[in-house]
Amino acid sequence: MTDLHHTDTQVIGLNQHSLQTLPSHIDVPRYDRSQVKAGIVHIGVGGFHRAHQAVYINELLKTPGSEQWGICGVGLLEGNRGLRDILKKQDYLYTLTVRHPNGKIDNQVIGSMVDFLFAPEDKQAVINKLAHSDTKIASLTITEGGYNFNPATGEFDYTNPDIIHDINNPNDPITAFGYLTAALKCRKEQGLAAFTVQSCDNIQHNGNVTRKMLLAFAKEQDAQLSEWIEQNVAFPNAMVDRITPVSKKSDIDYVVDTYGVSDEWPITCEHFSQWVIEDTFCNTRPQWDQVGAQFVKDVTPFETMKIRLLNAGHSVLGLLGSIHGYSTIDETVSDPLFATYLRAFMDDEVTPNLEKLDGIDIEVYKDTLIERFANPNIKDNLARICSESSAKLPKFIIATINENLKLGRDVSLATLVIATWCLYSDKRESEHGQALDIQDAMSDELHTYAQKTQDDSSAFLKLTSLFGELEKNTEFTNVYKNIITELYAPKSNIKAIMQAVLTQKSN
Ligand code: CS2
Repeated sequence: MTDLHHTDTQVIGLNQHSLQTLPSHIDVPRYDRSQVKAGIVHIGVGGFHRAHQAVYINELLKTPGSEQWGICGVGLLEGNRGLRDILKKQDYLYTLTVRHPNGKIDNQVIGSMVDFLFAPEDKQAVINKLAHSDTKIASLTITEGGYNFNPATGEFDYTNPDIIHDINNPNDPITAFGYLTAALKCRKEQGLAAFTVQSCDNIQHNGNVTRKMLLAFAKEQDAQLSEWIEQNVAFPNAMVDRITPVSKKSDIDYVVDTYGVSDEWPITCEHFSQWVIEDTFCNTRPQWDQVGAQFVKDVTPFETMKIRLLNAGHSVLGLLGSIHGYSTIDETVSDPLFATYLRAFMDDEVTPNLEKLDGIDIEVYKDTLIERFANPNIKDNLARICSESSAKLPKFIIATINENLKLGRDVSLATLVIATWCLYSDKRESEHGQALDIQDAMSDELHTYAQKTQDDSSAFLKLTSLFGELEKNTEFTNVYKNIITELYAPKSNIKAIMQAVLTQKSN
């Protein structure tokens, strides 16, 4: 994101002082930010956090009496230095550009972040902030990979070198788990109440997963602390949703050109936003339900619906579309064959396994998803969608395949997606020879296994940390191998194969 700088000297730089001079149709924070305290310390200030949780808090801060719920951002990675510099310069303000499908655009300056700590520069400051009595919630968006579990077994991965370092060096953490335990240890020693650890990542049972991983980590470091965490820390599960593409230079230019305001890191997102949370906080919480979030007893059916339809749908379009040579989600879903394929996947292979949800019409939900994907003003790159597929697909798609296989149901539409992932990881280019931008912590391993496909058509499935026992399931491998043969045939064409799978399915 280093190219996100605008050099025009005529424009007003975004900061607390310049807020008053911004055009009146930008919604700016009118609450007194100097009174806002950070009750939430958030680790992982990516675009999603700035388009989601920070926006809910920004709304809440408009209500007098909520000043204790501001956010202190934390960046754990060296790569967050630039973000820290920009946010600091802008008094932690940034512009949120909400782009509706009909072309309407809402612009808002978000003021809920009131501080940002860059951990590599001062680790103790982060631990102290988390351990401070004002901090009631430590929230996380550290991506699927940040939770450090083996995707096939769901167990904590003790082989990660950063984790080994953190277990042995409690005062010199690198990972989120290291920081959380260091701070919780201080709170325990000082007789302070624990904070709630609130995951805002797109992971099923994100609270339960965080709890399991943090306890697995803490147990190795300090068994007594681990027990205290188990008894005192709450980990609410939540479903989070808002499509937030990676910020681009054009997003900066838009804010400058339209408003004469220089914001070096604005965030663009879709109009839709959803947050469904289990109300199990251990140390008070903001009234998020007053600003559009929903508290429920059990978030499971909401998460399953979202992950198996929205996220899986994204991956279906992302992988198939990348091989075809498309570059964004809206471009891909506006191709009728892709839209039909997606809808058939959702209707035939996902919906039959979903629980019915009071107040949600699943058909309307799917229609809305297709509309959201088709939003021509959200240029969501397929490279973002396909990034870290190894952390995503086991939950998004492989879980659906396993359930269908158990029930004796057809899995051909999802199988083409897995086979296409193999081709994508092997060739690393579209069928027209355009290089693909693959970002995946496991990309080398994926490539190594996928490359063996010419000699062994199910070689990719031998990556058992992702596919579990799938390679041993002949119902699955029969379909998979046939599709691989088609995909690897000279001059193969993904659209023809998609059409063939659809036709076969309807017969
Ligand atoms: C996407 C998500 O990358 C992906 O897996 O499906 O980032 C998606 O945009 C968000 O979950 C929407 O809430």
